[in-house]
Amino acid sequence: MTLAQLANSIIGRMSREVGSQIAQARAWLAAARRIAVLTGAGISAESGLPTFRGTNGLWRQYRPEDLATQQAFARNPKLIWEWYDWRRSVHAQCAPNDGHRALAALEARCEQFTLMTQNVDNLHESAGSKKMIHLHGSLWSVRCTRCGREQVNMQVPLEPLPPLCECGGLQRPGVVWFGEALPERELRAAVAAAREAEVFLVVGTSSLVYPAAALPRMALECGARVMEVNLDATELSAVAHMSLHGKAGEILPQIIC
Ligand code: BV8
Ligand code: ZN
Repeated sequence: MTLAQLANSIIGRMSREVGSQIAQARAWLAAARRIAVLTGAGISAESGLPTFRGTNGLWRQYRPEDLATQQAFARNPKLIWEWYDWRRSVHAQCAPNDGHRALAALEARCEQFTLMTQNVDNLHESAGSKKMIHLHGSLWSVRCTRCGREQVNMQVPLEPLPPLCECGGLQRPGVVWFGEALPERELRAAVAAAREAEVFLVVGTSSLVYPAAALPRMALECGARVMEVNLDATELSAVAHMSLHGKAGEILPQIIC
C-alpha cells in the first residue's frame, strides 16, 4: 500500500467514525425527553466574538485578575468600563450563528429543556432561545454599587463612563466576576436541570471555570449521557460519553434535525 493509499484509508476510517458519532449523537438527542445544555464562549466564536482562552482570546491579551474582579473595578472603574464597553460595541455588531439557531430549534421540540450559558452576550436570545439561564450575568445589564438597582442598558457606547445610577451611585457591569458568587436562583435552577437531564450537551467551553464546569459532572453522576462539542479536547473530554470535535455552527445542525 502506498503512502497516499494509507492516508486515504485512515481518512476514510476517521470520517466513517465521525459519521457514526454524529448518527449516535442525533439518536440520543431525538430520544431524550429531558435535555440540558451548557454553552461557553466557543458557541459565539463563529459570530465573531473573541473567546477567553483561545489563540486570540481575551485572556491572551489581558489577565482576568486585572479586569474581571471587584478589586480591579475598585482600583480603576473607568478602565474596567472602557474594556466592557469595547466588548459591548463588538457584541452589538454580532449576529447569532447556526449553532445558536440549532439550540433554539432543539428547545422548541424538546419536552423538558434548559439552556444554561456562561456567556454574557445575548446571541442565544436573538436566535430564539427562551428557556435560558445566564450563569455569569449579561453585558447588557448594569447594577448600582450603592442601591443595587439592576437596569438593562442597550446604549452603545455608554456615555459618560463610568455610568451613574439615579441615586448617584457608580454602576458596574451586570456580570459575575472571579471570586463572586453566581446568582443563587440561576445556579439552583442549573443544578436542578443538570440532575434531571437524560442528555447533557456541552458546547464551546474549556470547562475550566467553576462552579459552571461542575454541572456536566453532576449530570454524569445522576446518570445523564454527556456529549461535548468543541474544537479541541477539554478537561471534560476524558469523562464525557462523546466528544465531537469541530465547529459548533457546523456540528449542532447535523445532530439536531
Ligand atoms: C466563585 C464573566 C466563589 C465576566 C467570568 C480563587 C478565588 C476565588 C475563586 C476561585 C479561585 N480559584 C478558582 C476559583 C473559582 C473561579 C474559577 O473557576 N477560576 C478558574 C479560572 C480556575 N470561579 C469563580 O471565581 C466563580 N465564583 O467561585 O465564587 C464564591 C462562592 C460564594 C461566595 C463568594 C464567592 C465566578 C466565575 C465566573 C467568572 N466570570 N466572566 C466577563 O465575561 O468578563 S469567567 C469567563 O470564563 C467567562 O464567563 C466564560 O464564560 C468563562 C468560561 O470560559 P469559556 O466560556 O469556556 O471560554 P474559553 O475561552 O475558556 O473556552 C472556549 C472554548 O470554546 C474552548 O474550549 C475552544 O476550544 C472552544 N471553541 C472555540 N471556537 C469554537 C469552539 N468550540 C466549538 N465551536 C467553535 N467555533
Ligand atoms: Zn443606585
